[in-house]
Amino acid sequence: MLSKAQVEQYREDGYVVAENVLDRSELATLRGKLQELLEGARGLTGHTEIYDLEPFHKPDDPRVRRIKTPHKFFPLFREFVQNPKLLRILQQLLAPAVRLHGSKINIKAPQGGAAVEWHQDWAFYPHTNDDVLAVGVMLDDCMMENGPLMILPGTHTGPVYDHHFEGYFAGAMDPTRYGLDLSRSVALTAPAGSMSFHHARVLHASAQNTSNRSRWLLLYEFTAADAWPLSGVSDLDEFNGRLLSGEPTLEPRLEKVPVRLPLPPALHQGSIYENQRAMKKAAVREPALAM
Ligand SMILES: O=C(O)CCC(=O)C(=O)O
Repeated sequence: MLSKAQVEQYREDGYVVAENVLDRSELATLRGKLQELLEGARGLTGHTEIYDLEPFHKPDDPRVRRIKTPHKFFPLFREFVQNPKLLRILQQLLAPAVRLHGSKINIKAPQGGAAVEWHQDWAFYPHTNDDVLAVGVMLDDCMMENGPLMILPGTHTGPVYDHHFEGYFAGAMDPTRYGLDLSRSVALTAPAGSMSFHHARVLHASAQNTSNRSRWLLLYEFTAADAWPLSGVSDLDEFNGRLLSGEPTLEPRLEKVPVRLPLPPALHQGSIYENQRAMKKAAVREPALAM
């Protein structure tokens, strides 16, 4: 469970880190499965529905940037969301009734794993209310040099920024356009087995991995069960099948939240890395300041 002060920090700053949530064996199981998946990229000549590859990937020298929606393909990553320690924290931050929205594993290989530009997850998947967050399960130690998640605290109560470029959704915003003070950003550094929780509206990014160690981050997105995606629900059984606790409802909770739809869709589809290729100017070059 999070302490009262940690819950307050999440409400105030839009993020919180819970250190050492997983025990050694839980961590080893997740890492072992990921290692196996990374080896499965050998021989691939392009992105698949599971693998997003670095531009310099080669079939005989595989470089994976992301495993897409692992909960859909691998039972271990679907079962993990029932972890009672995780569920208790989600209920503290969201609501008694919680739904899984999505998942991904972002992999930063040593010496050059990709940067992610500043963005709000909310720009990708606005809902009827903003009891929506992402969890970063740290499968490696996340330190300044291996490209930790960086957050601009308090931005979860501000506007939804323009994530379009030349008329198309691009999955990134330009912080200089809004005069945002990035020196206030905070790096979410913690040992492997820790988890970060960030609000869907908080601005965040991460720099390249300049170290000799990998940075594996398993990300899940969760919502309160009464937060419905504004993109609609095409399969009600599948939607309700992602409820982790509580009862299904046909009555979304509508809150006055700022929304900007991710339309027309990104020119480069497939992952945030692909979407952000449309941005000509990179804002994330250097690791931000430590907490
Ligand atoms: O992997 C990271 O450091 C950033 C992840 C992120 O913000 C995303 O995938 O939306």
